[in-house]
Amino acid sequence: MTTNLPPMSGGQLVVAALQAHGVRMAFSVAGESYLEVLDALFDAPEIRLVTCRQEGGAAFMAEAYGKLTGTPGVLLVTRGPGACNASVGVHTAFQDSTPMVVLVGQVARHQIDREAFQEVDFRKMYAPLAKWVTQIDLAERIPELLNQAFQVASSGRPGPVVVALPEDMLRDRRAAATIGPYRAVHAHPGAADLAELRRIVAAAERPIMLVGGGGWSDAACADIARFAAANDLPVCCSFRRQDIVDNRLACFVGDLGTGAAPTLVERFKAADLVLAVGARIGEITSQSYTLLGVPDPGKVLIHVHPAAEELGRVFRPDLAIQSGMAEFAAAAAALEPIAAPRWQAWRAAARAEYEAGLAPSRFEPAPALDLGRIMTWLREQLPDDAIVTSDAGNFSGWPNRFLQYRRPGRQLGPTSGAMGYGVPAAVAAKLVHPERIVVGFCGDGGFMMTGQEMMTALAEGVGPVILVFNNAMYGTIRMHQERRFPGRVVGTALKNPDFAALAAAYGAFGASVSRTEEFAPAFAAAIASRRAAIIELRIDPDIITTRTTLSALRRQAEAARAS
Ligand SMILES: Cc1ncc(C[n+]2csc(CCOP(=O)(O)OP(=O)(O)O)c2C)c(N)n1
Ligand SMILES: [Mg+2]
Repeated sequence: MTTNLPPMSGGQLVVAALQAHGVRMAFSVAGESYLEVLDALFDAPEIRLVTCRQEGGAAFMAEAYGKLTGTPGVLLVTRGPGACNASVGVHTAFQDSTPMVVLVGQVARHQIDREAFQEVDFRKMYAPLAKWVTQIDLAERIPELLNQAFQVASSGRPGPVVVALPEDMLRDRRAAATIGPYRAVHAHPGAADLAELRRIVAAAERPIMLVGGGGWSDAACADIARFAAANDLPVCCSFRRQDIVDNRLACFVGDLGTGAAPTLVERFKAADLVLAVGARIGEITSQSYTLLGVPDPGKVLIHVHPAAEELGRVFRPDLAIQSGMAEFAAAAAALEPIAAPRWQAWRAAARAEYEAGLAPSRFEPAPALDLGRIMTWLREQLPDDAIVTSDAGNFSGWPNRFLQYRRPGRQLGPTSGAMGYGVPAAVAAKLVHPERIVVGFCGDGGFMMTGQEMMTALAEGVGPVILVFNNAMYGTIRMHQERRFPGRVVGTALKNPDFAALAAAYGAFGASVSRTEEFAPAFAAAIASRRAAIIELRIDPDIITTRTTLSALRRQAEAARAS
């Protein structure tokens, strides 16, 4: 019913739609292409508009918001340059199955296809990066298309939706009824599927469950842990999804990330049944498609995923169940447990291997800054609801291997492997949960990609603690160099600023530690400062993973060449 409604500008209709869909926070870098939306936000103080310093940082914040809350993160950016900067966060939301709605200013409708100032065809540009891309050419269709945008972003396999807003359309005044809130739609597992699942699991000798993907509520996590415990199933998780099942539970046996424990990899290969729930079983998790045969997995595979398109992709499952995570987990928890499962020793051995892996490896000579001991200290100190964010790089092996995750605490990391994620994600997490401790893990490389968003944290008055693992290099790539081209170091050495002084320049707490015993007091002081904080860890650059050194890799590669 549009009769008797007062006409509103397109900008006002956009903001009315955000209100109708319950949006409480949005991340932006301003642009003249969407002034009408900004102006309408002036009259909507209940939507917290976070002004960021670069669209890549803003997009990572919106992605982290979506990952953390399970509701679409909202991003506002301007035409070509803004959209190009934002693309890294949109790609991350796509690969990470994170709900996100991106509003992009666009050139005026009558200028389209002239290559007007900053013009980009967003349908083409974002085609492989977003779940859906649209452009709103008629202001009266704003309620309809934004409802669809929120609906698509959050339903099935969640993902980013990009909505282009021509600037003259935003100025048009139209009467249109707002509509909302959106209702995310998720499939439920059928009774026959569940009975079949139970029958297959009961017939297994060495089952393993793999949890991953997006869309896990705290309740779904609790339900899936109950199902695992009731059936004594060992549970591993996919890359950077370590917070789905409480790592302290006897069923948890480790993560299949970039630094997966060799014992877990072997055990997974030895399993006769894989019950994959939510995980796509992507390249990293499948250890470059070596854990299962392609397309015949070579063992029984039950695959549960929210998107029909992912089932039967790469691997052909014996049983495929399309379901949302909460819907599947609740149904699985309600299944009658399998009586006296015969894999108790198998599960206990997997758990023992995981626990043994929590003991840090020894390095000779012992480093002055012992990251194993520091991670152990953090594991014991961090409260249950702490949020850990991670950038991409080899340093992330330390928190991945040695911290223990659980709900309501969270692990927010880019399964896309996008550098620059750690700081913006920590800022967003602290904005959502100002009362919780948020620790961001970054390398010196990744920190310098989006570290300017520390200023956003200061401006918004929130205090994440950022740990910068400084090895003065793009260490991950240097590791690959030493393996393939030993001794030929090129393009991977870095010169860095004085990170503690940089923190001070931002008005943040800053400290630099080079000895193990300096870490705990620095961390306590960072928390006590109640400000955004940067702690630089001057790490031994030779220690390139939690298990090995650059010199060892170089020696091995040279020996392999000589033989
Ligand atoms: C945006 C982006 N650019 C480049 C890469 C390729 N890459 C992966 S890890 C890495 C180096 C990371 O360096 P740093 O943050 O210092 O962490 P380190 O590996 O040294 O621990 C690079 C360049 C990437 N993943 N993402
Ligand atoms: Mg580095």
